[in-house]
Amino acid sequence: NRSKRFYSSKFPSEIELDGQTFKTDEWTNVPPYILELTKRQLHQDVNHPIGILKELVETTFKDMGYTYYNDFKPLVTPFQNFDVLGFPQDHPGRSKSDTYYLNKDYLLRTHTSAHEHECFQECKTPGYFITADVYRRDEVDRTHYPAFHQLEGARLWSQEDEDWELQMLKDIAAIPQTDIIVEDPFRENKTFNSENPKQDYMTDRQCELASLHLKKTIEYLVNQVFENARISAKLAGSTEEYLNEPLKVRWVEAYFPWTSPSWEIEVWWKGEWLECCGCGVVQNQVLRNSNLGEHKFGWAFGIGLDRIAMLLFGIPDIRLFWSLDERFKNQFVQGRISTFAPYSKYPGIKRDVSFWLPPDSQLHVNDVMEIIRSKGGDLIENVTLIDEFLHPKTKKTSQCYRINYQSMDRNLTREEINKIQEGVEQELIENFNVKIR
Ligand code: FA5
Ligand code: MG
Repeated sequence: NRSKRFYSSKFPSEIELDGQTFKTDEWTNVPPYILELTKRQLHQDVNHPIGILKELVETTFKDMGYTYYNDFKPLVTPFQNFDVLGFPQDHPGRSKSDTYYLNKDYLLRTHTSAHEHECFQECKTPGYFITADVYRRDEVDRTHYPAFHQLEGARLWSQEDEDWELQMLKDIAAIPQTDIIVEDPFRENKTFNSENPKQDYMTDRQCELASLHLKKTIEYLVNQVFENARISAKLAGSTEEYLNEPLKVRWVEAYFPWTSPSWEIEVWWKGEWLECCGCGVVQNQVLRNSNLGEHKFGWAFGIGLDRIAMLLFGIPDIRLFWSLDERFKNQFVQGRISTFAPYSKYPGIKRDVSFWLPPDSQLHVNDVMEIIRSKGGDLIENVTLIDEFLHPKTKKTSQCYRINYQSMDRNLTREEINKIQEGVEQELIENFNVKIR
């Protein structure tokens, strides 16, 4: 298995994170530049777009019964990230091509849901919010980065409370009304169906009210965030049409192993539906694993912060969030959604790398992405697999990747790009036995 050889051959026998030492093994695949990113904690910086957005959400739900958790470390176990949530053993999310492992026992969380287990056990208020950095091996482009941020919310009610229905109705009424236009074919008596079922341990009414509270909460959150975006765009002098139209959202059915029923909300923004947030009614197994037994029921959601922050602050490329350039950082202040003023537009350089794969190659597209990112760092604007074909006679596969190089703050030289290209090719040859074309 070449894929295995690749990972084990590249790593020292031990790696360090947060003062802890981990013995590497055949699961190890987290490169040093990703470990460095775990130190940044952008969501804790009140003058950074991610931190400003997080604060806006926390302010919105102040005094509504939520505890805020902001300092969970990204190191978790497969139990926390997958098992406790009911991910099947063969779920692709568990694989080394999608997730960063320190070794077989530890990984970098791929979502904030990894902390549901501990928060359900620990939280003393009816609900909680968690904000944290999360990590995924992923494609490389303007809206994807291997590190991003999520904000998780959850809320529970007690089956043993005789007045649960009254309490839920009160909680629903306490969520401020919005002018949002909501498209939701599941809202009325169709909250659940056989494809997206209610769980047996809840009554129809409990499922219906939990779903309603969940959806109203997310609609209110989205409304507050996008209202602020409109106000700031108008203040900045924009007269675009969409700023005066009411905000439109729609609910679509979704699937997550630990919620049922489940949905995603999409927001209509500048002519397209934008996927913002997954959510659902928490499955009983998660609560039982958290020692809450059959007694509690409620909802959870997980919202991606980076793409929303890109819209709010007019940030054209997700890499900019990680910039250490003062010209980026100095533009943002606590409590204000301001529009980013680009400070440069440096020309990019395009290069291709094409090669033949050996027969039975284990090379995954994400391996190529990772090699390119390890060699080129933040100079990589995006990478696309532009061509792939199987030679009818030799049965060999050929792939061609196009790499766009671009720096946020300077001109690139041919020499430095040549060096990166050579490094990428060398790495592909050594670890995957490819033949460069
Ligand atoms: C999840 O991560 C679930 N944990 C959400 C959830 C929580 C469901 C609780 C139910 C209950 P998903 O993989 O779809 O779901 O990611 C959630 C959001 O993260 C997406 O809607 C998107 O906004 C954002 N996101 C996902 N991948 C990336 C990426 N590579 N870069 C930036 N944002 C991303
Ligand atoms: Mg999704």
